[in-house]
Amino acid sequence: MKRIVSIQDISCLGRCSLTAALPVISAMGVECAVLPTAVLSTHTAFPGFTCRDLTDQLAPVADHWAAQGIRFDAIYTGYLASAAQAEAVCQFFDRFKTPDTLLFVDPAMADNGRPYAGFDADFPRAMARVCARADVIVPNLTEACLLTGTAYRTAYGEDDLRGLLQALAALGPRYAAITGVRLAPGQLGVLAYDRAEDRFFAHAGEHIPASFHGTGDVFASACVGGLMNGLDLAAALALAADFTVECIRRTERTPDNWYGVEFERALPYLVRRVEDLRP
Ligand code: PXL
Repeated sequence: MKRIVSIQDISCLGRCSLTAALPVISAMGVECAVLPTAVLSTHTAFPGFTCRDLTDQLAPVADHWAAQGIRFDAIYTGYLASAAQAEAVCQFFDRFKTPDTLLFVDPAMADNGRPYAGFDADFPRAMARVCARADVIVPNLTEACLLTGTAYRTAYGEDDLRGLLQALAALGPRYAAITGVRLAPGQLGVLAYDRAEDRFFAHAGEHIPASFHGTGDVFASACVGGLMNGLDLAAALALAADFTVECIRRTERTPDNWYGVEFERALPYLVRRVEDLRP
């Protein structure tokens, strides 16, 4: 069985980061080890959340794993709480990346034109250094702008998006994908770029006009799971986008939209799709 390690916070309640990554990746038949970088009472959109930073635990955990000869088929990072933590994660890459290890980075730090609570203006530079090491990065439009020093606008044409993707790939990763982009009227999807082959590819789905926390985490987790099931990146991105739409569709509309999507209802769909697609 493939084994990955997911390095991001655990928000104890609110369906994001590790509480989304673990069930989604496990459902896809992939072992998901975790390296929690911080413990929060909830994600940072809830007022009054608590946070205990665990940066000082990353090296001791890595020491123990290295002593046990543990190997990972992929390292998947998400939300990181500080620039120092981003640096510690790069040191983890140095120790565990082999030529066969996929480095998948979701630079979760912002949405809708604004950084998440607690990040200063310098943080995107630290996240860009993590992205520089990656094979695949999957920012949303806000994160893509922050990583490349581009002014954020909601209405980007496809040519602008292609330029942004090339700027992202110039940071270092072979593949960059921007999630949640408007590709046609009534459609939302993902546009991606393969630097090695200088090739773009896209997948569009229905645009459901609703916004939830944690959709980026559900998307990234399903994409890593797809790659670990042998799908190529275009197929994994398409599967992840379809799963995310399915999660949103199945989420009951409640007034407290701080909460994440009810992805639990869509897991059987994900399992069926990945079994059909697996080469
Ligand atoms: O869903 C991304 C995410 C992850 N972790 C924490 C967050 C968020 C988004 O707000 O606050 C702690």
